[in-house]
Amino acid sequence: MLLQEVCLDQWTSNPSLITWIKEIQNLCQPDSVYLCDGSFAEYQMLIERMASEGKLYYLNEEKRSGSIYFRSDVDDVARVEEDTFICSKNKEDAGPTNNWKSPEEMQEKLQEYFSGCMRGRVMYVIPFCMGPLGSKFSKIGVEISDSPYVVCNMRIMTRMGKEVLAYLKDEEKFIPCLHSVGVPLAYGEKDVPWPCNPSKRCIAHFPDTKSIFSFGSGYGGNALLGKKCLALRIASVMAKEEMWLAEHMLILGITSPEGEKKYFAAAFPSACGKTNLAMLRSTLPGWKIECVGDDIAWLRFSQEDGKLYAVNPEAGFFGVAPGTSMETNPNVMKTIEKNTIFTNVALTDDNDVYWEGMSKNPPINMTDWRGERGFLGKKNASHPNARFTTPITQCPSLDEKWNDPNGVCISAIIFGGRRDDVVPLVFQSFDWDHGTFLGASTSSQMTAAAQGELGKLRQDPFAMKPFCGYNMGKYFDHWLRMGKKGGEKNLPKIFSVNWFRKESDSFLWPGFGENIRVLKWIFERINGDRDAEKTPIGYIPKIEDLDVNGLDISKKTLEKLFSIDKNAYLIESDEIEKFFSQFGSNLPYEMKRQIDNLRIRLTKE
Ligand code: OXD
Ligand code: MN
Repeated sequence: MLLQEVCLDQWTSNPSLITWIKEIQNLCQPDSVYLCDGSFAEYQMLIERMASEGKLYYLNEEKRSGSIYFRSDVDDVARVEEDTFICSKNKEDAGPTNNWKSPEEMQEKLQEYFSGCMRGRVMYVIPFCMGPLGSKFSKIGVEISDSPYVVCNMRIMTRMGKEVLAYLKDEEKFIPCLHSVGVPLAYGEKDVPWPCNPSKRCIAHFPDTKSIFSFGSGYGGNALLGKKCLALRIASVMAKEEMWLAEHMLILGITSPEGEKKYFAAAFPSACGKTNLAMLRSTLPGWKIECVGDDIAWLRFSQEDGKLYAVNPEAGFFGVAPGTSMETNPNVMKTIEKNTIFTNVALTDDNDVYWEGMSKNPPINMTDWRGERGFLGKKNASHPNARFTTPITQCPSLDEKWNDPNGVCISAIIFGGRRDDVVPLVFQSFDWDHGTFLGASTSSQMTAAAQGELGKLRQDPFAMKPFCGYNMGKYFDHWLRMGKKGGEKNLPKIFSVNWFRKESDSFLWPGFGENIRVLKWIFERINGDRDAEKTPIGYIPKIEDLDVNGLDISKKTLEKLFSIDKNAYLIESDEIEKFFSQFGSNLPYEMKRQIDNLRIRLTKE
């Protein structure tokens, strides 16, 4: 491949960027260095090169125009939490929910790993911006990677390329992100289709210097460093220092039949339907949902009106494919019709993609995500964490303010988890501090987005357990401080939802497009149009206030959806207390007070 003949100092005048690139080149010893401009021509060139090396397949141009298909190594298919580290100076600053290694020890290991690791490869330098260009919300990062797959994905997922450098003034800081698949090539050695090095896999974050190093994995969450690593783990630390919030939240706009519009942000653990909710197609006449983002929200108080505003720092969707269909999410099915990168789905004989749950009649002949044929009836055709990477601008329900540098004003924050019992369909917190407790005490059944035991219940505060870059006890305190700063009247109202409650193994609530009914209740509640019943856990809707018009659901089922089993909640409060106890003196006193008050309400009311 021909590399562009560009002098580094013609490309950027930021002296620390120039020094860093040279340092990394010396350390990693690539064959050549390529400075990414972010153009379509560059994207095409990389794709052609990967296709010629047998690393990707072109999909059917008529059915999936401009789209490509990758398979990954079978050992490199999800985020690996056991190989993810927060390397703060003190162990206590990483907290009990993160793996910790001292910066010195980790740096020693990384220097050894990265030394010469790009031999035989091209070193790509990828400038990117998280958040709208020129917005006060936004942060600039530069990823160096030896993976062209990463370059192509970053071009979709972020504002990427030369235009970003125009916003990086000479003295301005950027967040350095270094990534390698971790497989150097000997002279003339042929590359494997999907290089990775699972035995040396390591994703290390340095909150004190605000830098990221990722070695040995090519999988999105471990390799696209703008996403979970920067926009959540490092950003959460910056947010604490700078008094804002970096959250694992979707952002949606909801418009009533009268034309009134509000924005909600909602946190759910991985693979619990955030993308589906963000792009929900309403089943209620006149109600409309528009999408600002499906995974990450950065929230700040406005200097003008004191209210909380949010931006989506990303520019694309890196969504879980299995379970996605015209029934569950028609908007995303439209979004991924073209210009999309698919990873670890199944390939049909006419070069289209397929995954479990896509249609009722799967094609008879396919090649599965491992490249094997004749799998039907035996195992999954697609990996349960198979993904699509697709530009946000292709979303038919994209909100007009998705790229607004001022963000959108948030009226409600919603916390959800995957719970087949105990937690009701929807309820409202008493106030911000109680809402913070609801976020902190969220638990959910595990999904395939991370390696671990499927279905097992785990505490996942604010859906941030895998993504908070510092001690979560301090993170709870940061939320409480944000509440004080905002003042109750300026702050969004906080709600809890659970679409997944079951009886005899069947879901009680239909979910998907019907979730608009719950969002409608929240909308009306914020407007002061709905009373609610005060219960020990929060404000529950009056059953007749939930709009179930046209829905085949019995009063008995609704009662079950809203029922509160006080004993189960008392057991829950023990679990929460046990989970909280690991934070020791870092747990804000307010969280203990919330547990005590919950127990008093459960036993006395
Ligand atoms: C994701 C995740 O990829 O949460 O968004 O795992
Ligand atoms: Mn996520």
